[in-house]
Amino acid sequence: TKVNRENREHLLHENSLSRENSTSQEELVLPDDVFTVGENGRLLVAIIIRMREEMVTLSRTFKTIQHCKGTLLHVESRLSHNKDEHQFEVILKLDIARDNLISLLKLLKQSTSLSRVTVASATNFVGDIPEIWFPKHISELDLCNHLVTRYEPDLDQGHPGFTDAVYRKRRQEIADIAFNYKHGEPIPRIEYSLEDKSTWKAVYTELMSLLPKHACRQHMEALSLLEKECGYAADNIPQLEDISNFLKRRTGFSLRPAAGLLTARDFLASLAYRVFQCTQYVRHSSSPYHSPEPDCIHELLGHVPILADRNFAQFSQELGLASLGASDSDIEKFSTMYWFTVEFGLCKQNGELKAYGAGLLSSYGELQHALSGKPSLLAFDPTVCAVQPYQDQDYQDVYFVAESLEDALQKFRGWVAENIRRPYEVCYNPFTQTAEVVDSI
Ligand code: HBI
Ligand code: NLE
Ligand code: FE
Repeated sequence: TKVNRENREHLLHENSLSRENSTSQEELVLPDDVFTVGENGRLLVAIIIRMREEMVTLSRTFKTIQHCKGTLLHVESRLSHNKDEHQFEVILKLDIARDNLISLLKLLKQSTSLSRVTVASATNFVGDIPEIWFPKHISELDLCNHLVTRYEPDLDQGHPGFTDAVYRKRRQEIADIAFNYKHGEPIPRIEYSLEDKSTWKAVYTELMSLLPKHACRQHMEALSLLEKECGYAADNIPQLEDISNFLKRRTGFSLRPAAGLLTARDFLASLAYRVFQCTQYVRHSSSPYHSPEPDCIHELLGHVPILADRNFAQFSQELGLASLGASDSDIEKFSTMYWFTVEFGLCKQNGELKAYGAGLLSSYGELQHALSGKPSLLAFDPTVCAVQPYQDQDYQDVYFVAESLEDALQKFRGWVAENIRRPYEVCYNPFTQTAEVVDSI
């Protein structure tokens, strides 16, 4: 908006002033979201300060914050790569946001020996600090089943099943199983129709001829175990309960039934608990090669095999943990990250391009498209990936290629640590299956 642009110009001006006055060569670094704060809003700020003489500087920092009428909420030391330098994260509350923040930062730079001050994040709030609800125990995933109405066969005229009353009735019955499901129960088995079985068979047969050449090693290894242990075959649609038990032994992942496309927040939250929400219905028979929405062909042939890989399981859980209680704009970034990795990721193996994304591995139409040389292939870089625009109706125009799954996990971790801030830390306790909030303010 106009106001925001003016704020930004004002700040650029302030910035250049403070650079002239400052003895340090380095400049104030402020993230964009600082400028979304209204004139009279209050601000929750996390500041990272890097300093040389820690004790003296810390006490000066606190005095400066007090002088600016800020309320200190939390201080935490952090590991610094540079051993002559100490790093602290300071979280504070400020009234009358923008001007106060700028003068606080100027004062901090002038009055202390700070080698660098960075505003890590700033959240606008009125009244109490907003806390976004998230499940604190695995059983609370029973509350994380909100559907996105896009692609519902009953509501979406473009859905291939929209005019098929028999299909819609069947879908409703299967969706009800998911809505009624409670954590800890065995997942009800489905008696699939002849039509479902023939759709499964057509896709299974087609994919089995393509995957040995195009799927990553981890996917193929798990697929052969699933054939031996869980009834994966052209003539059989495997049941979620059996697969869930298989995954529990491999990586501790388990499945729970989902009624359809869930909100990103609910879907990502389940990953924090190593739970994968799985649809149980089969796509409409008129569109076997590609479905815009998840169905059990996509879940079982795309997602399940790689969830048996420990690196990939770890990546999925860390993405989930990072999403708990995150701001809407961070959820958007995690969704996009999920989209271009878990759904549509490519990686290199032995000098060849391989698919590890489930949306590719379950769609023989898109798998061939992705490797046809037509779409753009970019090197996986979380900073770029998190904000890459995409659509979910049809084949993608852009794919990201990771050096390896391990490398993708490392890069993702680095990106979360540098870019994502919450006013608390979340720690997963695998013994109790709880997400514990640490240092809540
Ligand atoms: N819901 N059931 C289900 N399956 C998914 O794969 C899925 C989802 N909701 C959102 C989503 N994936 C992603 O596009 C991200 O937004 C997390
Ligand atoms: N397009 C995929 C398929 O046809 O299997 C499903 C993608 C779900 C996000
Ligand atoms: Fe998916």
